Amino acid sequence: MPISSKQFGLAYLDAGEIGAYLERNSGHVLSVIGFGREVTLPATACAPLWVDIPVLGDKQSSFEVWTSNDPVAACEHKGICGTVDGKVLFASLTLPQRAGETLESLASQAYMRIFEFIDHFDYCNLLRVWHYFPQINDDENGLERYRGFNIGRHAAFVANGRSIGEENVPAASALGSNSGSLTIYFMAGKHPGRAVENPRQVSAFYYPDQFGPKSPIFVRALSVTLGGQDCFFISGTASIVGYETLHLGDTEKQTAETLLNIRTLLQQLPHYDPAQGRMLLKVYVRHEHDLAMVQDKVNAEFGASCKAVYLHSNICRSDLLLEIEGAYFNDAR
Ligand code: 3EB
Repeated sequence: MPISSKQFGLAYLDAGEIGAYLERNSGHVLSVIGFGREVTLPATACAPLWVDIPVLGDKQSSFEVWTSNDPVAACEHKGICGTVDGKVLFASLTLPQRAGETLESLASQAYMRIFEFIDHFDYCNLLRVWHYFPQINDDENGLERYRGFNIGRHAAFVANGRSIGEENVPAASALGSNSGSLTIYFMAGKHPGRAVENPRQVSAFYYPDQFGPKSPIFVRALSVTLGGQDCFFISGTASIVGYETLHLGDTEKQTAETLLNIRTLLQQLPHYDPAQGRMLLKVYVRHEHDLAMVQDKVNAEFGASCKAVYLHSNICRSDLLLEIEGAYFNDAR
């Protein structure tokens, strides 16, 4: 029998690939997140999470699968189900928004529960967080829902005595979904990662209040070594320079600016080697008709060796027409 060596990392798969992949990585799957049309999947330690964001291109569904080099065990605490491998914890939560309840309050509850969960299992360092919720740019009690979300997230950080700065703030993404409620999934580590900010951009936690009463809390990228892999998690990145959106109404220029922001983050990574590592991107496009142009630009920047998934979703500022998140893995020396 060949010894199967499992790798810590991430794969983006389609419906035809995921069954065999889960089987091959049996006992080592940390997390499965599905986008687009739901399909039945084989059982894993934790049930797959579904996010109602359509997949663009020729496939109807796309799966994000995180695996570990080490055996994975399920864990549960106060209704949240997760997985652990000894160095990271993965979990998700979906909170329904009841009548009369604000997204601000929901965001605060969600983060209070996340902090309690990761502290309970002693994986106290949030490394990467994904947030999805519907009507992200719509008004709720006189405030855009994304801005309300930021108030609630901020309140939970303060209530937990968590510092808001480069140490101990995760990389993140926040996008609009078509339905469902507030859905958050996250990876937390036994040890903190190293934040990498973008010198072209003001840190999100220092945005001025013209973008909402409380700033978003995330770092532009986070570098961490896990299971023999140098991992670089790139937050949702958009056409923002300083703190302002550039190229209003021009998706082509926003794409170029976004790719320059990503390049600027990668340039700060000592182990970045496009010929060696593995790059994966999730590209969120607001208008479907921009897909081909965005694909061309992403392919020109990263080449065919990069795995990119294109999703049709709203972005957290109404003037942003696309956002790109990334993950880059390299064998640690
Ligand atoms: C930006 O640069 C774009 O609120 O967690 C990107 C990544 C963005 C994460 C978040 C928001 C978030 O401000 C928006």
